[in-house]
Amino acid sequence: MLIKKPDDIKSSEITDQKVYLNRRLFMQGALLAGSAAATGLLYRKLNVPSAIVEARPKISSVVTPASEDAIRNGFKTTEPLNSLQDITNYNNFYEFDTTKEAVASAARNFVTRPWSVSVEGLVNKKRVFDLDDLLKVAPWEERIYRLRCVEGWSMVIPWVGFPLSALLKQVEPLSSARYVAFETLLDPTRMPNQNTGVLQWPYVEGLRLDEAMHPLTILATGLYGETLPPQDGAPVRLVVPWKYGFKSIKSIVKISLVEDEPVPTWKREWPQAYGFYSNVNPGVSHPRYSQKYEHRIGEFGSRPTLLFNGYADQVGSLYQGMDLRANY
Ligand SMILES: Nc1nc2c(c(=O)[nH]1)N[C@H]1C(S)=C(S)[C@@H](COP(=O)(O)O)O[C@H]1N2
Ligand SMILES: [Mo]
Repeated sequence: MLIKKPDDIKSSEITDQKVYLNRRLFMQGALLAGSAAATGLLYRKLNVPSAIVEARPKISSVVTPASEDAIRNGFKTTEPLNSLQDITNYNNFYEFDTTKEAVASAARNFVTRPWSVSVEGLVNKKRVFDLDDLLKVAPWEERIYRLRCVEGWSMVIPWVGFPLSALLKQVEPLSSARYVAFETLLDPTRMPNQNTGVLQWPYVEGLRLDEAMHPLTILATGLYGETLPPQDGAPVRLVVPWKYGFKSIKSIVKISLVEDEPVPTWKREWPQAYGFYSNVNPGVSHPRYSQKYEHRIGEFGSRPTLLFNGYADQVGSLYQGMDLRANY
């Protein structure tokens, strides 16, 4: 067991990024009953205290190194993590607020239990998953992914979740299913900005079935070794790291297997700017954003944006022979 007691941590290590990288936390359920308390202490000591963050339940964690396989598969980037503070206070979640810095407080009291996710459409075994059942679909894994927003900023986030493919396999898609459509909760009493017409509600998204089955595509239920905070899409959100951030739909209540390409929220708003695929591509500009460079939150200056957000080795084959300019 490698978790150090807070007293053993040198002050040089006191940044959540470094400490986290040195002690990669990873869920193993009850395996480490004794370590859960120690981990909680670690977080209390190292994370900038914030009521929003403190209130979340701790998850038992175990320290695991990032294996060569995990790095090669794209499951864990070794780039420095963004701080929990950045990840939970600079958010796009239009159901709560359109100002990134205001989302956390607007979402603070969002209640995510009870919660259920209906998986339906072209499947053999359609099913409504209660949150607790959903959390048991597959073992939780840590995935450290880059997230690139279409607005030109990016972060590195240590998610906790499981492959979407595990859920889809359980419901047995029919051969006629070619796409997966996702829907966020529609409840203006709980998501106050749904009382405005800033977007058409509910927020919807879609993936081709092979994209949805790709091992990099996860349903995230946590980050930084703790349950997902409301502002990041509690209790369950999609994460598709090679696509612009808006594809990673938050607070999901419905997943439908369908035959025809779904029309996602942002495509419906402005089809010339937002296509169905929305793969990160520095060679295809948005009418407002060139997409050649990005600003990594917490760093100075900018860095070049990579094709498929740096996941070309893992996902390039999904788009072989496709014109990426026409299929933006
Ligand atoms: N339901 C819903 N999902 C959403 C959004 C939203 O406004 N509503 N914003 C998207 C955008 S534009 C981005 S960049 C990411 C941001 O995720 P984060 O706040 O956890 O970093 O969430 C995406 N998922
Ligand atoms: Mo975004």
